[in-house]
This record gives sequence, structure tokens and C-alpha cells, in this order.
Amino acid sequence: MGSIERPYDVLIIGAGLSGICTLHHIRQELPSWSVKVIEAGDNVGGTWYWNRYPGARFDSETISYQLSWDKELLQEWDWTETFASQPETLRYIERVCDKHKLRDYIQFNTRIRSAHWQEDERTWIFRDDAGEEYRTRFFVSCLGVLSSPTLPAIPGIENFKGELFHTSRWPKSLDIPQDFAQKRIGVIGTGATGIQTITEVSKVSSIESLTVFQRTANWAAPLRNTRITPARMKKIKSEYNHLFQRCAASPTGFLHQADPRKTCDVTQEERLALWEKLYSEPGFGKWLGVFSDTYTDRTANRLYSEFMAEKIRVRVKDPRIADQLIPKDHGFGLRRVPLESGYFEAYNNPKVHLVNLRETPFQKATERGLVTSDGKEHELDILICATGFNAITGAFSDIEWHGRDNRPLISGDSNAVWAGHKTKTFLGIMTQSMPNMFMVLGPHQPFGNIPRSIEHAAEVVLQLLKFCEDNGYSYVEPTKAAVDKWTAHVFACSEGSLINEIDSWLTGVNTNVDGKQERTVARYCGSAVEYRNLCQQCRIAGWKGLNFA
Ligand code: NA7
Repeated sequence: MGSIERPYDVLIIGAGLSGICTLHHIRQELPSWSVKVIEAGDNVGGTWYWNRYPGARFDSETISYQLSWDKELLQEWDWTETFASQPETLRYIERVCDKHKLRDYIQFNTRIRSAHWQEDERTWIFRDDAGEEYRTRFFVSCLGVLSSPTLPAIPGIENFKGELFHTSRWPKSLDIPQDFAQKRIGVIGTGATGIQTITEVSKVSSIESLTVFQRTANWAAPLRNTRITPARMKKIKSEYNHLFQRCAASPTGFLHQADPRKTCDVTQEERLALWEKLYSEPGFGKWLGVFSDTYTDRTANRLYSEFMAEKIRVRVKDPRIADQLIPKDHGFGLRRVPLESGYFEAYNNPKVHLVNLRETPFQKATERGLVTSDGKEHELDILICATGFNAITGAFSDIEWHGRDNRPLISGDSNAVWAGHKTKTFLGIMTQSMPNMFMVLGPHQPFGNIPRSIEHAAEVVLQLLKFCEDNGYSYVEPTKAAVDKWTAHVFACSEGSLINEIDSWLTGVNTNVDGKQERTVARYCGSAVEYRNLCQQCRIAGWKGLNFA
């Protein structure tokens, strides 16, 4: 669209669940508005479009992950597994788009590179890779929390002659198991993605070897996936209202709530009984259903970690390997806990080798593979980087921002709104100097059960857009005081949580990204229930904290 044409009323970037949900609500409630979605991929789905690596699946309960507003689809759609695989989830998202005819508004294969605020016209001008311009009055970022992949900076990596890729850029032409036959595979990274990939690759009997490069051992616990029978699906459908109410009442948006008792207030038998019960059940209860002080009290966390360490020892035959797989530098649950289906048993396979990068870090890459500090060359045909993402702010960094007074959003520049990746927001929905820009799953929103957070944020954004429409406002921006107050509140909520004392994407640390070595508070750590109440109070008070014009 050329710049002389009428601007869009709303431009959305990203056609993952956030973008789809926001688009749907705007189409429903502001039907006369012109709206466009720009998406880098060639299909909808976001996370579930990009992450096609083998073994990719939910490790949170699928039934609590759906869009709760589409009551009809809830009744129509039959899930086949308690924790759905990536293809099934992508099919669900595609179905939502087709049912609501959302694809008509989405432009695929387009990556936005820059954003310029035009104060006199009160519009944003976005430019894509090809230099095409998109003018819009309002803009909703649906860029995703984990959408900007990061690769390890290993000296000489460009010399490696084998295949190398990030898990979220899995080559469409690479089939497992066929293309893995007789191959020496390497995986760097043991987060949720690495754990799923390693488990799946280790099951391919025809591989020559699988070498896991582990820097930080990660706690993980059994997923215990099951098929959903037609009878169970029928029952689930009859309980959806109750199920979403349970999610709404939970601080994390999941079906699980912590046991209100404290770890040391019960006998050892009672403690073990709860832990064993949770361990034997499917899903996140073993992370979220534990005693209420597990992630705030060091003794409680140590006791639970010891319980989990013993489980690993039992499952891994070689005690030296088991010892390396048990985290020593952080307790259970202080990073996002991956749920697995045979991860620890993978190390009982003689073809699977563990390289402990804490003892022998990477020295360099060669044509043939990776050399560690003990001088050993690990020869590889395929190197899979499960090395995570520039989380929360990464996708924002990939765009060059010129906000009000030409301010950058995020860069090394001290004038940047989020200088040094230190995010500041109002309700996690807006930030200063970026007028008319709203965020779904922006920094300072609760993440927890992601679709529950998305639905709420999309609703708040819609309320704000309608407020502008109803009052004839073409300009909205939070005040500095409101941003400072909200940011201070977000920091205050994070106090006392042991999770915030550990390096991980949850605390904004990524060793592969300049300026992200220090921990920060980039997500809302309080209860999602309280967060929603605060948003509602703000709305009832006439959106106090926002300037409209
Ligand atoms: P994560 O959880 O950020 O894990 C990334 C992994 O990659 C982690 O084990 C890292 O080790 C490792 N890593 C990253 N960079 C390097 C370098 N340079 N060298 C060696 N190892 C490295 O990402 P995931 O994709 O697994 O999961 C992200 C979320 O997606 C997950 O939490 C779920 O919510 C779904 P480190 O721990 O930094 O030492």
C-alpha cells in the first residue's frame, strides 16, 4: 500500500495465537475498521508453525490451552492426546482461522523491519524487508515471547560442513527417521526443546550416534501423555465451563494450584505422599501443585529437589551420567520445568553420549564438528541447536523503532525506551513514547498458561481501541508516572521468588545476546488473577494512567 492511501485502522504483527485472537475480536467488535495482519511465516500458528522439530508437543494440558471464546469449536473439536503434538495443535489453529475467515486479513511471508511514528498524522509507518510501506492509526504487537531464535557463538562455526540449524527452523525437507540413518547427530541445549528433541532422536535406531552438549543440567519430570478416548472427550466437552473457571481462578492460569500447606508443616510421610502422587500423574502438577512454599523457601525447595534427583538416579543406569544430569546450581522448578517422555532413559542408550560443557566448554568448530577444551573433536553430520530464544524483547529488537521524538524502543542507545533491555510498561499493554502501540504478551504481562494470558490481553486491547473509537480519540499513550508506578509494582511482585534468583529466559538472561547477561524482571510474577483485577480497575477509573487526545 502506498503512503498516499488511507491508513489502516489497526495493523497487527504476528499471526500466532495472539494475532489471531486479536484479529478475531477486532473483526467482531469493530467491524467497520480496516485491519491487517503481517506475518513472517507462510502460514498461521506462530510458535506452533515454527517449532516443527521431532517430538514437539505441548507439555501443558491441551484442553486448557484452547481459545475459550469459541464455544462452538470447543464442542466440535476432538483432541486425540492429553498433550497434543505440534501438527495437531497447528491443525487446530488453522481450523480457528478458517472457521472465522481470518486468513483474508493476513499477509504472509512478510517480515517487518522498521516502524516510524508520524506525530503530525498520528500514524505509524511500518516497512517490510522489501521496502513496502504500511500506514496505520493503531498497532498491536503480537510478536511472541519466544519467537526470535538465538545461536551459540562458537569460534569457526562457519567452517562446519555438516547441516546446522536451530530447532525452530527445522528444514522442511529433513525427515526423521529416514534422513538420520547412519548419521552422527549433535544437539546443543537441554531446555524444554532440547529435551523433546533428544528423546525423539535417541529413539531412531538407525542413527550412528547422538551427542548431547549440555551446559546447564535441567530438571525435568514425566509428562505421562495418554490418548483421549471418545468417552473422555465427551466428558471434557461437558466440563469446559468449569475447566476455564478453574484456570481463571489460578495464579498461573493452569489447571493446577499449589497445595496450601508448607513443606515442613507436614510429616515426611505426608510430604512424600503428595510428591509421589504428583509424580505419578500426568502434567504440570509436579511443578505447580506442590507445597505452597516450594519456590520461596530454600529448605522446601532443597527437599523437593532431592526427591526429584533420586528419581533421576533410579532412571539412569550409569551413576556418573545420572550425576551430571542432576542440576547442582539451581533447585527444581526454578526454571521452567520441561515435561518429558523417556528423556533420562535416552542416556541408557549406548549410542547417546553426554558432553558436559561446564567441564569441557566448546573451543572451536571445525569442518567436521565441534572441539571441546579437552582437545576432543566431536565429529558430526547434523548439528541441532536447541539453544532457545532472545525471549520477551527479542522480536521487538529485530525491528528498528522510531517512536515519539524519534526514540528507539530497544537498543544500546541510552535514549531507548527499554535501554539495556530493561523493560518499562503500563499494565504490560503499552509503553512510553510509543503512542497507539499495544502489546499482547508484551513484557510485564503474566505468561503462565499462555492462551489464558493472550485472551485477556487481547480483550484489554480491544477495550482500549473501542474507548478510542467511542470518544473520537486518535492518540493514546501512558504517562511517565503511570509507567514508573506499574514497573515498580512488577518488580515488587517478583520479590521473594527463588525463580528470580536464577539465570533463565524467565529472568531475561541469554548468554548469546549482547546486553542480556544480567537478570531483570521482564514478566509479571504476581498472580494472573490480581493482574486482571488491576487492568479492570484501571478501565473502571477511565483508563487512569493513559493520556488520550
Ligand atoms: P531454553 O529453555 O532457553 O533452553 C536453551 C538451552 O540451550 C539451554 O540448555 C541453554 O543452556 C542452552 N544454550 C544456549 N546457548 C548455549 C550456548 N552458547 N552453548 C551451550 N548451550 C547453550 O530454550 P528452549 O527452546 O528449550 O525452551 C524455551 C521455552 O519454550 C520453554 O521454556 C517452554 O516454555 C517452551 P543454559 O541453560 O543457558 O546454560
